[in-house]
Amino acid sequence: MRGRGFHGVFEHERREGQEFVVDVDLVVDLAPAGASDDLTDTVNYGEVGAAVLARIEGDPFDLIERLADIIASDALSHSEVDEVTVTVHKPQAPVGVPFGDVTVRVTRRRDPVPVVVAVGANLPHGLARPEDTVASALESLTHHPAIRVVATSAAFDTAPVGGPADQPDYVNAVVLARTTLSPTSLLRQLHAVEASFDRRREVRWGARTLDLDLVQYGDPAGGTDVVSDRERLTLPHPRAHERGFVLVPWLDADPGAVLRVGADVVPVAELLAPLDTSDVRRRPDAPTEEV
Ligand code: A4P
Ligand code: MG
Repeated sequence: MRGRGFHGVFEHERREGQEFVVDVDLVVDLAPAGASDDLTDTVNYGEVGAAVLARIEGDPFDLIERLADIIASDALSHSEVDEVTVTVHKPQAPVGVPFGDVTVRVTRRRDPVPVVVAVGANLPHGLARPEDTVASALESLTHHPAIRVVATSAAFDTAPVGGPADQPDYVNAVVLARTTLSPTSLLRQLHAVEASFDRRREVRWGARTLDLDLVQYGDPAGGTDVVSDRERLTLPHPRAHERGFVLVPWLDADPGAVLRVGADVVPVAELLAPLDTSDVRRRPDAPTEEV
């Protein structure tokens, strides 16, 4: 992107302006848009370009370091972007000696974001029982380099909600973590873990070896949570607020948990109060050694 801006420490730079050129490299998972051919599954480069131009032409900064930094933060506000590199060129900078170009380059990833993931299983996977699968799935998340697990709930036996009536009871748990992944990339990683347990998608709400749902991304109490009504990734999870099998384990992992419900941010304890949770039963702690 190329535009006229008024950034610089000298008075004549602020008065007359000069040309700035900005390169933006985004790291984005393109597989969803590659499969769907749908613009909402990727980043619209026109939107990114318009935002960059607005920063070039907007409020002046003393330093191009600052301009680069703020453009990088803007780019990370797109939920698909995992990493961004911004290069700001100032080819007419007042350097005082013959020169070709002046540039600064910054690379930014997002600061770790708190996330809530719900885990469910009600079919064996090979010899693994659903409770073993839930434990292994928690373990897989723990080992992911871009995910740091902060807390995990106990496992709960729960009666199936929705879907075919003849399916077995579920084992459910909730994981609290922090991640530098974008929401889209995190969901993709969750799907990869599901796939490693041979998850099949045949019947909606049908029995499954493993289900990992992204309940919340960011902190609604601080207003930093991501809200999205896209079919591929709806945030917060549209049914979490009414489901004992999500809320009971979540409260177990975090007694102060809050969830966005529409415009409100509601304590999970309050959401649970009117629900009948008699069919959500804490499992006895797993034995540390099996004989
Ligand atoms: N998707 C959109 N938003 C999200 C999100 N926040 N997290 C998309 C995860 N996925 C999200 O999911 C269907 C589609 O939702 C995906 O393409 C994804 O891109 P899925 O995992 O293929 O299918 P699903 O899990 O059967 O569908 P869904 O709608 O997520 O089901 P729910 O509402 O999670 O319910 N009863 C008990 N006791 N315990 C359970 O764990 N789980 C379900 C599934 C039903 N009943 C249950 C339990
Ligand atoms: Mg799911």
